[in-house]
Amino acid sequence: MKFLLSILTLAGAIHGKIIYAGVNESGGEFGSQNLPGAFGIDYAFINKYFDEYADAINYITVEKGAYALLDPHNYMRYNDPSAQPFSGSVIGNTSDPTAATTEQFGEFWTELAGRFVDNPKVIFGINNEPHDMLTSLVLANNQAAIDGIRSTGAEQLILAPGNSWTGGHSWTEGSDPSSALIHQFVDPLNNTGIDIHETSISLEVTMNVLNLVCTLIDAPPPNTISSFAIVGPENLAAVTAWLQEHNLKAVLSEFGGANNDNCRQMVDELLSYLDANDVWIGWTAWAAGPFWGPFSPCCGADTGSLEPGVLNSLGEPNAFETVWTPSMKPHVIPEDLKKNGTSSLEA
Ligand SMILES: *[C@@H]1O[C@H](CO)[C@@H](O)[C@H](O)[C@H]1NC(C)=O
Ligand SMILES: *[C@@H]1O[C@H](CO)[C@@H](O)[C@H](O)[C@H]1NC(C)=O
Ligand SMILES: *[C@@H]1O[C@H](CO)[C@@H](O)[C@H](O)[C@H]1NC(C)=O
Ligand SMILES: *[C@H]1O[C@H](CO)[C@@H](O)[C@H](O)[C@H]1NC(C)=O
Repeated sequence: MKFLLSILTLAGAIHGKIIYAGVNESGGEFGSQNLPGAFGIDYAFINKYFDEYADAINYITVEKGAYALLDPHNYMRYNDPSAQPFSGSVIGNTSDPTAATTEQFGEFWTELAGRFVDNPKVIFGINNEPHDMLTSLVLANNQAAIDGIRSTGAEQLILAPGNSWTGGHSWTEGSDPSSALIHQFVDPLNNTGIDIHETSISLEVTMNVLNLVCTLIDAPPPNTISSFAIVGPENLAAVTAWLQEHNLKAVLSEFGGANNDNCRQMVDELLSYLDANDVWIGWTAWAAGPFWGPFSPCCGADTGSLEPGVLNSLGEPNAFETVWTPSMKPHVIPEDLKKNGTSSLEA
């Protein structure tokens, strides 16, 4: 299992609003079909520090003073990671002899948290996008992770995912919704928030409707709609109400938009919604990193990635200039951001 990270920018807060804001960086698992692979060839971390994981985290948190959210990007699965997100054994599946157990997942987090116990600017993301499993098992695995992390003495912020790709729009939907169970974790330090992604379009949305919402160019085959389009803040209303009901806070750790005016507007509206609802304490935009090159994490050839100083595949400015600068950066309010102290739900 390799790890990834999001870089979160800095500062100290008055309003209790967005205290973490940044960008998702491609991580150790990114693009890797050749496991365990060689560093710099099959995997890498941030571009600035072309070095291995702890060094990348230290660069972000110590040298730059920012907060870093790290997670195993494993969809709560293990085995056959190169074919994820759809393959691999669900962690804690007791019917599958090749599956890691919930207890082993707790041991994994005990080991990982132990390595960062003295770094107050790390945030622990339990796992990326659990899906197609029982929500009760997501909860059990989350609890094992929390217990493992706290057993080391680590006091930093933990982010717990839900089921169904931890999607915000579907949080309360379906026969086994995240909303029924995911709040039932116990953290003795009360320093666990919810990790939510809003990159999915609900399947009933047709291409035509989608075009009205946020035009997508070159949605990657075989999908006729990209699963990475931005969706409107109305899709977060139910999960926001759920967070309020359970007195929880959340970070929107994956969202994005294409290089067009509809998407720029939708990104702006989404982040304005987070600004206005104080259960939301942070966000990270998807995605940057050294291995994207001119390719686009989501939205087609004319978008590219959020990596600064890289052109898109048409040789034009990438999303760092066309999406981040106009639509995301204005929502980074330096005086609100957390600058110092152990990562937490509070400024
Ligand atoms: C707060 O963090 C900033 C940025 O990392 C650092 O320069 C400063 O020395 C810190 N202040 C305190 C009081 O720790
Ligand atoms: C658990 O493992 C069994 C046996 O391999 C499999 O049939 C089942 O689909 C797995 N459950 C999940 C949620 O993956
Ligand atoms: C955590 O929250 C519970 C319930 O509000 C409270 O009883 C407990 O004292 C809190 N623990 C800490 C360490 O703040
Ligand atoms: C951010 O996205 C990249 C690209 O998919 C991935 O490699 C990385 O694991 C993600 N990081 C986090 C913390 O989710």
